[in-house]
Amino acid sequence: MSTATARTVHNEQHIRHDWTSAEIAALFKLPFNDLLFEAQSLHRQYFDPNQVQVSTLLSIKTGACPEDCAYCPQSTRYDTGLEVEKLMEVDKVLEQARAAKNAGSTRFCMGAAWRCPKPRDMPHVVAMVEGVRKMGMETCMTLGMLSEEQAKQLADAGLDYYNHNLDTSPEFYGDIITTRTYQDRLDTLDHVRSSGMKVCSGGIVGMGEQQTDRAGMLQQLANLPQHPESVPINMLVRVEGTPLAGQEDLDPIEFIRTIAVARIMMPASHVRLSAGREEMNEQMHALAYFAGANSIFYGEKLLTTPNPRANEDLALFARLGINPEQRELTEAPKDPSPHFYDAASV
Ligand code: SAM
Ligand code: DTB
Ligand code: SF4
Repeated sequence: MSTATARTVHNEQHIRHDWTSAEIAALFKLPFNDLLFEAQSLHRQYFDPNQVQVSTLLSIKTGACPEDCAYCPQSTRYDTGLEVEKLMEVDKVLEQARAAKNAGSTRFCMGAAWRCPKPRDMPHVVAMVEGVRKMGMETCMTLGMLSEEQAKQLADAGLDYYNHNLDTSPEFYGDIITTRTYQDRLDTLDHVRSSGMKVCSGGIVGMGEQQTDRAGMLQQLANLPQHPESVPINMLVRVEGTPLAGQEDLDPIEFIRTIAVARIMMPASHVRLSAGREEMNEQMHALAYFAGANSIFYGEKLLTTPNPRANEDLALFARLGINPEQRELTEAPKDPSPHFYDAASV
């Protein structure tokens, strides 16, 4: 049966903004097979289950960040041996974007280790957005907190997505970050949304939080006035020198449950299997895709830490019959991205 015929009309009742803690706790407590069945059933109503969106990530400014996020190798407060790099030149960024496009990526995400962009940084990041867009790729940035004015400037430049994570529940947040508040993060999301850009917001699991915190984070995201279009679920990458370096493993089954609950609560959003994939085997990737993950970062590096090699991802896609999602273009690109391969023919 083709996926097109298997898909049904969207049911607006699935898109809710009034999730209670008890409802979310009940989802987490479902027998695993029931949870996955429910997540996969909803997933197929909103997406082609055999398509995964792929984005490439580039660190445009690395390290020396004044914030104290306990998981982050880029904070100046922790000695992680990271080489600090100032803001990249626009041409260098565009060179990397072109390479990502030639490798088949449809979205280019640029990240900076900033608390927030300074006024003098704005013309540079605006030029990056304009340049990447001209190539016919979608653009995404994550630069820290944004004022209303900065969000507008980026939206005017044509930035498609802005990534700003809530990271965890409001209750656990203070154990992880003290230099900005949860409300600061919600304010930035509000500025991004009001500017007309698409919102990418999620968090990290495996930081020693409780299941109620994973549930609380998803509750915050789903109960926003509009669901983020993209929800990255990062598994903590434990980096030597950060306070969370010695954190215990999160049960992989619990990780898959978190993906499935995110899929059920935000059925029309892309759920991104984000950081931490280097430590996940093929079976875990396959289960995550089944649970509703339909987006990944593609390429050997995330911002500063390793990611599975592109050819490993493609080989698994081929074995699973997954195709990389093509960008839904509103206008034909002058130089269309190459298709990686057609899974149906492998
Ligand atoms: N400085 C900006 C900010 O924090 O908003 C943008 C870059 S920051 C590195 C983007 C996100 O990466 C963080 O919010 C966090 O969710 C994620 N991240 C950073 N270090 C991580 C790690 N070690 N493991 C998993 N996710 C991580
Ligand atoms: C997100 O949620 N995950 C990405 C992206 N947004 C910017 C970052 C992951 C960073 C992992 C640690 C590193 O490579 O420095
Ligand atoms: Fe800085 Fe972002 Fe890392 Fe926090 S997550 S220390 S704000 S780069």
